[in-house]
Amino acid sequence: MQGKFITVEGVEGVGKSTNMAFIADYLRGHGVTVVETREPGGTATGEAIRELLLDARRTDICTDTELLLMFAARAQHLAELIRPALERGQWVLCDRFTDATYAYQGGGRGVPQARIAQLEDWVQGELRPDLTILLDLPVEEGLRRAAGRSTPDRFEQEKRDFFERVRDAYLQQAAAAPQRYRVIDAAQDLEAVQAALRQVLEDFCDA
Ligand code: Z5A
Repeated sequence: MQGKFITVEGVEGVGKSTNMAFIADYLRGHGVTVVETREPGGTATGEAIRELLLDARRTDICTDTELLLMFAARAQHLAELIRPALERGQWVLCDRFTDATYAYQGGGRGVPQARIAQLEDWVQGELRPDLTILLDLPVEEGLRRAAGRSTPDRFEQEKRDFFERVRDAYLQQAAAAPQRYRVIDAAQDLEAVQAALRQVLEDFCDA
């Protein structure tokens, strides 16, 4: 039996963390065993790599190192958690995955898509998410919602135009893969966002 792989994406402050529990609860309510996880992270090794990647003092990390660390964490995540769970027939719900690499390292940092695609093929083989939910929000509003948090991490220190490129990249990816992506307007109030999420999940579970 093969489980399903669902990923949740979006720029800073769109409400991914807020809605992960809602999605997991919906699926559990429909009899699905769900493993919730995140990237970068999800394993002890991946979380150690995450700490390095988010450390605002690490201004020395160059773009290729950042890219390779994302995929190093992902390789561990796939080997230790994602593939075994899917093989057991469990569903994996992941807060960010490789679409974030295309958006942040590709759109944000300017890494060519072809280089990311090479690493994607190498690390993942044929594994891709079955469903990707993109919570979309104007960057300004996302940054406003995320303001007020504690000290900004290495990514949160980026300027607004970086996040604009990230958002554009996400929207382009969604347009290029409409069968896998569902885009939700995250500027709506939480009740409306969750009503839209419920509809997406209902359609996915019924398919
Ligand atoms: N990264 C990368 O570069 N490449 C990769 O391949 C991967 C990741 C996998 C860490 O990710 C960083 O890693 C990330 C990209 C990079 N950097 N950035 N930026 P993360 O997912 O851990 O970090 P994050 O983007 O900062 O996510 P977050 O902390 O989980 O925040 P969020 O999910 O965007 O938002 P939230 O905490 O759920 O909500 C923000 C606030 O808005 C909060 O007060 C909520 O109560 C409020 N909220 C939520 N929804 C609403 C609605 N609908 N209305 C009003 N207010 C709302």
